[in-house]
Amino acid sequence: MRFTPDPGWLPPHPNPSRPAFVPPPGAVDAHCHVFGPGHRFPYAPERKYTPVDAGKDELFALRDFLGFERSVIVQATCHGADNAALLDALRGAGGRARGVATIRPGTSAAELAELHEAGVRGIRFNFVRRLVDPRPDGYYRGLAERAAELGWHVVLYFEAPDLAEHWTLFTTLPCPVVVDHLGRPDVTKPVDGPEFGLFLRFMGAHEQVWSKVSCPERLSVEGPPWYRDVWPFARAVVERFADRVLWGTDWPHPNLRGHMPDDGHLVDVIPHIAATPALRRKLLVDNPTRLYWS
Ligand code: 0GY
Repeated sequence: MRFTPDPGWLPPHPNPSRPAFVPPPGAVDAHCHVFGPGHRFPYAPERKYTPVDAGKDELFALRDFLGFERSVIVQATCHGADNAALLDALRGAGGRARGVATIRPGTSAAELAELHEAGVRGIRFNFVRRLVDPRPDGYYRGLAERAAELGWHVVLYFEAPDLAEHWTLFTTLPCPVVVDHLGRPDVTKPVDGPEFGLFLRFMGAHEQVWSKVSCPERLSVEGPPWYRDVWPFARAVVERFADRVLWGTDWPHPNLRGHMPDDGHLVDVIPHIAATPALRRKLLVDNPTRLYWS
């Protein structure tokens, strides 16, 4: 089956620059995706977008070019709960990738065992309304119980105003919780204001909550190449919760409008949000290793 990408869909940067920052040995890109290719791994009928194909070979080439050793591949909503492309990428990575899957209440124990065997260590719940249709809390709780039984965690993708609404659910899940992209703060608001304050309280009061300090390109109003308006938000989280942060490229950057980031520049942002070698080692090596490879 052939798929036509959405009009205006931006493909990943064709020739990113080589970053000046050299990631430490064992570094992990803890948030990236694979899209198809659609003729082998069809996009889900319920998807809200159709991307340009971006498969595992391109992902692994970028990983090597940027100086990373390992990847955490996160199931994107365009593949729904069909984790076949993810499984194929994990099996093709020679132990150098772990995965975060999407499951449904009907997912069997045998399917979960197969996911685990391939390297899946978490499931993702998406609360971003342009990406998925909402579900009741009980739906998520049931799936989180199953993740907890396997020793997995839950990845949450939500936007800043959603945190207060879902506070009870998010703070009572029976396993570690990893938040995508700093909980998507509005970076035009103050970093020490009430909205980001709620996010810092969420992490501060709940030791099972982790955050990805990813996606400056998605959060920034200032824009490329350095997305400086996002740095204070990322730094605040890296410095307060050094043992519970992860970093990722978000390649191939779904649903960006206007510009496609240079992935080399994204890597060069890292020293600005994690100011010391010790913080960078935790962010890029120790934390993802503990969560995904132990
Ligand atoms: C991201 C961000 C987005 C998309 C998805 O699963 C997805 O479709 O995560 C987005 O559109 O903001 O993390 O890749």
